[in-house]
Amino acid sequence: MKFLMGFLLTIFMTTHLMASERCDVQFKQVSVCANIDWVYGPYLDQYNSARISYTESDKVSSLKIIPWMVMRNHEHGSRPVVLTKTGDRDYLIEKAFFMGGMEGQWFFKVQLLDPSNKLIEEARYLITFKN
Ligand SMILES: [Cu+2]
Repeated sequence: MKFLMGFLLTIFMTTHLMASERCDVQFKQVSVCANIDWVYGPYLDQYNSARISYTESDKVSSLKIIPWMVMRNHEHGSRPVVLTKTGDRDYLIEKAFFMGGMEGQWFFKVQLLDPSNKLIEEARYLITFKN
């Protein structure tokens, strides 16, 4: 019985630790984490949507999302997304479009901005498609 309790406690603590350590997009200079949850997709050649939230930092006042493709010899963007603020540090990303038929990888460039919309730090989030 004691063994079982210990075992369950270990499992519980491990999963709790893993949950609190989630950091989909890491910003090292300002020690901010952003997490992304897909609402629809991600699929190629469709409009996708997701929610993004970031951890508190007194330097950061908003963020910007840019779909970005890295190919062998160049990098390029896509259509702009529609970004709606849904909470203090939460946004809804809509109309994220990733063109298919190319050799390369799609990312979200996630930019943290200060109160005057100046770039503080940028990090990339690799898009792993469902199709
Ligand atoms: Cu491309």
